[in-house]
Amino acid sequence: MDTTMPTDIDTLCVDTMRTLAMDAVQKANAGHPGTPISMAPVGYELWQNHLNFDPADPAWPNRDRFVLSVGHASMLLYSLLHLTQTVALDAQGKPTNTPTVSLEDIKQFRQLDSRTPGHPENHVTSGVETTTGPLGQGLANSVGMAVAERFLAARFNQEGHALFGHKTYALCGDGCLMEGISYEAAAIAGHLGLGNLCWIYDSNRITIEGSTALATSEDVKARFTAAGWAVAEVMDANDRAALRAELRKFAEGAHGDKPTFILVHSVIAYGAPHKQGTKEAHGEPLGAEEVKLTKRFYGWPEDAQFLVPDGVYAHFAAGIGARGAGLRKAWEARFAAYKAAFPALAAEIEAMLAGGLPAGWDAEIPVFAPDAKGLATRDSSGKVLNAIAARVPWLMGGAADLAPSTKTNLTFGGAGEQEAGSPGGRNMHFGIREHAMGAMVNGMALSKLRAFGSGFLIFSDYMRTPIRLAALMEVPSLFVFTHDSIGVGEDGPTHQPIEQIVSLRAIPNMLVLRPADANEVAEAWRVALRQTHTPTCLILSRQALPTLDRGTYASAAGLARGAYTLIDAPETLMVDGKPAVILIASGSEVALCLSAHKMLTEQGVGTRVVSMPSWALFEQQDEAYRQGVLPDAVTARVTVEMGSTIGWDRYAGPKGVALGMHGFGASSPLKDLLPRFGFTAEAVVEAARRLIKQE
Ligand SMILES: Cc1ncc(C[n+]2csc(CCOP(=O)(O)OP(=O)(O)O)c2C)c(N)n1
Repeated sequence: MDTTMPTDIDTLCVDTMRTLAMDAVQKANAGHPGTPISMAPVGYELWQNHLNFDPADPAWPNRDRFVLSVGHASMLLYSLLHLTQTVALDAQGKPTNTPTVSLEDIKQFRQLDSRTPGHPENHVTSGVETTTGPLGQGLANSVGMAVAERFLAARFNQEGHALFGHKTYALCGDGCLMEGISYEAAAIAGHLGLGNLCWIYDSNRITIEGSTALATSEDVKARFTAAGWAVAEVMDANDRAALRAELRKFAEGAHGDKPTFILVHSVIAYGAPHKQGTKEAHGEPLGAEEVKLTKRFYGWPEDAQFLVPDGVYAHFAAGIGARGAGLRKAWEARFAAYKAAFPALAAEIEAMLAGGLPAGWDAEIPVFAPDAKGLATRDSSGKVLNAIAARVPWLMGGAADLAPSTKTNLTFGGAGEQEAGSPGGRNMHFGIREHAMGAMVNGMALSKLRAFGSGFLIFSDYMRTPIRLAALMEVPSLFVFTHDSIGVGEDGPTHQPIEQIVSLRAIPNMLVLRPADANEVAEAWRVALRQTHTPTCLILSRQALPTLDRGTYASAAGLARGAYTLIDAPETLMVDGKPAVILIASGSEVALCLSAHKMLTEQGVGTRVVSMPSWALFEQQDEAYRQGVLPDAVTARVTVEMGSTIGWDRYAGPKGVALGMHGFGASSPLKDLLPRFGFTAEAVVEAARRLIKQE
């Protein structure tokens, strides 16, 4: 080791983190060196001396959570995962003997197939709690995680058996705090009294365009005080003792039920002689020469790269490693005792952690009797959700102030409200905060709850980013969207979704289900709950839809295959065993197609109706099944959905027609909107007949 190097082991560890970050970014010739460099002492202090995390088992259930909301500062997290020698988990979530981030991975920062992508991705790198990069998301994820911790404690902890009691930390920057989602998340965290939550704010007053003075002059401390947080300030990010004191206060519960906000002043890229404090240090490599000069400033060997000096791994192992292992083992012993004393509850916990469901979870899902008048799919959804939630104790969620409309209230005995004084409540009141709701649901899902958030489909736009991230993260978040078309009626174009369904379908790994009647709703919930790595958007109607007679029509179990033949042409009207025309629809338009089917049959046209609640599930079926439902030979096809027609042409085919919406709708009773926009059985019949004539 070079004799000029820091002799104090803590500084040595911090400088190892700083130099790994600058070397990785330099080698990749891309990335964000400034914040990992300046926040190294903060990351080090938190992980080494406070975070209850076991590098040997990064999925230990009662670990503290660390969320890097400043996702671009990914090298901070990667160096911590590397230096703590955190292990990778296997596909079953069990610890392996291989590191989650090796030194080689750090050398491969931002390269194809490395464990060190540009921004942390939870499904790629064990030990990364959540995928961050879109600023502010991590903050709202952390609120969801803190809610989940309190919920689990309320549900499972027993006298003398405290299984859950961990903290959630998030590191944010100027960007996260400028994002609106941080206001939503902070407000609800303060309201709920999340004393288990701590945000550390890196106030370096630099963003991409320059000084934060360009765009903000807010009193951030006053803002958090107003939201009911305990606010602390550390004047220099390098002052680990000052930070330690604040972190101790938080961990010891000095702020009671108030979440903790620690503002830390820092200089971005601290120690880089020409780049520190500049916007360039935010998102550009320092440059080879500046890297050398910065290393010289730390007393580091200037030409050494990716250097981990002797003693660094051992020091982390003796700190966070030993503490985490001790806590994890003690917890496992506690869990064993718990299991002996409360076997049923322990079984629930094990099922929950494995992404499973309790035996008989779907036993009370109702079967809906045929009913021409029927009920809205949001109403049948409310009944199904309640039947499931009564049997899945870790299913919880709510709405952004629309539960009476989205029918997501859990009404069974003991469901309870999620509030400051009732952390075990199953009904979450997110407030009118769709964006935070989406990200909180993801945070809860990452904590193994089956969490749902609901609202009007039109407002899914407000929560687009967390919906997308749920799919990217491979978590089975549940999003319930009602008022799914111009069927909204009088509220008009501001509330009538048009392009929303197709835009949700466009998200990879997103299960979009638009059931046609109450029994398809039951199947949709069944399919959604079975997901372990895929989120679901349930798309439901405001208006009543007939409950189909499954004696006449095919079983609603067909929903699981994405599309199925609901009713075919009578044998007498088949030509070469095929119908003349296929009508394909989802949700509320299926009933319309059944009316058209009746008329066409009376007119002697062999007609098949296909209910298509999910494109994605249909695409997963084998060719034979798909051909069975939509044979190439039948080219006269009409698709009907009261939304954008984009994408339906795939199923209509080159000779078919897609009926849908081409504008924004209008404010009026639905009965007048339907003929105006062409959603009548007559219009479907006419379209079908036109196609047949053309053939
Ligand atoms: C939602 C969102 N908008 C924009 C960006 C692009 N972006 C990445 S970092 C950044 C500036 C962040 O500044 P700050 O939080 O102060 O980070 P620091 O400069 O301290 O690293 C921006 C605008 C983003 N990642 N997410």
